[in-house]
Amino acid sequence: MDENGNIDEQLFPNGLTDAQITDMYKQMSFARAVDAKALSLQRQGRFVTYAPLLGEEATQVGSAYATSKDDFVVPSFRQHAVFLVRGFPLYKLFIALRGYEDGASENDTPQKANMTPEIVPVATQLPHAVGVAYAKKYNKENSAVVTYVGDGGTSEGDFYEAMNFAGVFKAPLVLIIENNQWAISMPRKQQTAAETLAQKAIAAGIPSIQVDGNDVIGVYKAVKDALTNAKNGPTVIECLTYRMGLHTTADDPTKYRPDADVEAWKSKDPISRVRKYLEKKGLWDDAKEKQMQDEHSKTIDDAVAKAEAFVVDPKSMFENVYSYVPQVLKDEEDEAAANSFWQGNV
Ligand SMILES: Cc1ncc(C[n+]2csc(CCOP(=O)(O)OP(=O)(O)O)c2C)c(N)n1
Ligand SMILES: [Mg+2]
Repeated sequence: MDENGNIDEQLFPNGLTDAQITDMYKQMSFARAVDAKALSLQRQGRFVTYAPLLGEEATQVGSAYATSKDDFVVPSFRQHAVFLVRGFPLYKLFIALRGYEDGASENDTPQKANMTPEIVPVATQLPHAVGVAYAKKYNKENSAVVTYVGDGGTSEGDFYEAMNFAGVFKAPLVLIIENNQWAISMPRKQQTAAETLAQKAIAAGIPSIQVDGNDVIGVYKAVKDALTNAKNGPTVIECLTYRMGLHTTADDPTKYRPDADVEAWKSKDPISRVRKYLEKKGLWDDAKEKQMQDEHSKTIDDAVAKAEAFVVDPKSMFENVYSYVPQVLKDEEDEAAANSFWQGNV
């Protein structure tokens, strides 16, 4: 789908319905509304550091939409929309954004999103992802793993090691490079001398493709095709998108990139092109837009209220790391208890 909402019929994915495209439009719009809210709450001191996804909605929603329930997803740190499409409860995401690991776990949620939590050390999730993928193959499961890494992450050793393993063992892995053109202040051109990031897969013997990461249908198709082929081995997909906002709330991109660059990407917006497509087909209008935005605001406000009502047991900071708790940690817990540390909520 191009910037004006026109479809290339020859490339159109088999069986994708207008109802599904409408649904993807709603999910992208929801992700954008959640993103704006999270940024605002961080600025009010109610959330901790946040990595905005503005501009990257099509890469995240299109790819997640192509997965099935049985697939397993290993995200990086910016893929909040992937969590939402996979059915991860929004209030849990918000609890994590308050800084509590309780939000990262899905153990007490009715719906299993089949995902690992967001992970900050760049590219370390990739060897995990290929391990899960290999386990699926070993156990003869009929599903695959989808994982994400940024353009900057493709310079890490973990990226090459994961691809090598996946290639040798033909692991059912779809590795998505979310190329948003920046790794904090490092532009894509200075990140690597490779002409494309997709071509890095060639050396590992893995088929790869570059796709317009702002075209939700293109991303959906590339990932769907890769998942269909996953029983034969891995695929690397480079999604070309753009980080419209901050790296994180600790960053000020006006210090290192010209506003004109950001302006130039506005016409490539991933959401407005789908709206144009739906409007041309008579499937969308201003009234539907307003109704959807109102529903999204209410859903988000309810999730914020639930997340902010969550009371944290400070003792939990000693849990879930070791199966056998070392003495030094026990001593620290005793010391904290002796100092009445538990009495105030943190
Ligand atoms: C191993 C490691 N090195 C450095 C950092 C600091 N850091 C956090 S995000 C980031 C840049 C990541 O860029 P990219 O992979 O393009 O992902 P994006 O932030 O654009 O989504 C860096 C260097 C880190 N978290 N982990
Ligand atoms: Mg990047």
